[in-house]
Amino acid sequence: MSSGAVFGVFIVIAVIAIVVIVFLGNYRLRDTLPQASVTARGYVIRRYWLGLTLVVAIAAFITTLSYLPYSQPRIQARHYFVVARQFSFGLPKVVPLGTPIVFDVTSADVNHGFGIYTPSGNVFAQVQAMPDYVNHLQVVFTVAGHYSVRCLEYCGIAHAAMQGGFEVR
Ligand SMILES: [Cu+2]
Repeated sequence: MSSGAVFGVFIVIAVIAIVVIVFLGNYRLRDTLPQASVTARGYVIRRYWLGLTLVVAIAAFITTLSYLPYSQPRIQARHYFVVARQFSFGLPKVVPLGTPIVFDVTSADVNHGFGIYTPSGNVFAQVQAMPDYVNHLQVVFTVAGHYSVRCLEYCGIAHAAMQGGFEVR
């Protein structure tokens, strides 16, 4: 959706909201009700409202309980260890297509970026490569080809030349 279309939708919704608010602000009952009858009606609605929300909440809780992720088995993923250092990456040569993969990424010296680029040159995924720490980047490749890896964190004089790559097939 273009920004002009979004603005148009916003204007339409805003005008409708203003009309509704002005109408409600000027709305009057023909005959004024005594306060006691308004209070009595409000309490009746409140009692049913509490029961209704309890039923809905308990039903939603019971029907969605089995979808909680805690008891489900963890995804079986292939792990690949990646070490970044000034000014290269230690990478696998080939990575499988259509398989859950976890890159376990660390650095041997300073902070680096581990940026994976698709064969067409777009950023696919990225994570920090940090010394004394391992970051886990989970991906699934759906397109085969040569993926390049570039450092996305200025790490020294040859940062711009810090590149690598691997094949996905
Ligand atoms: Cu760098």
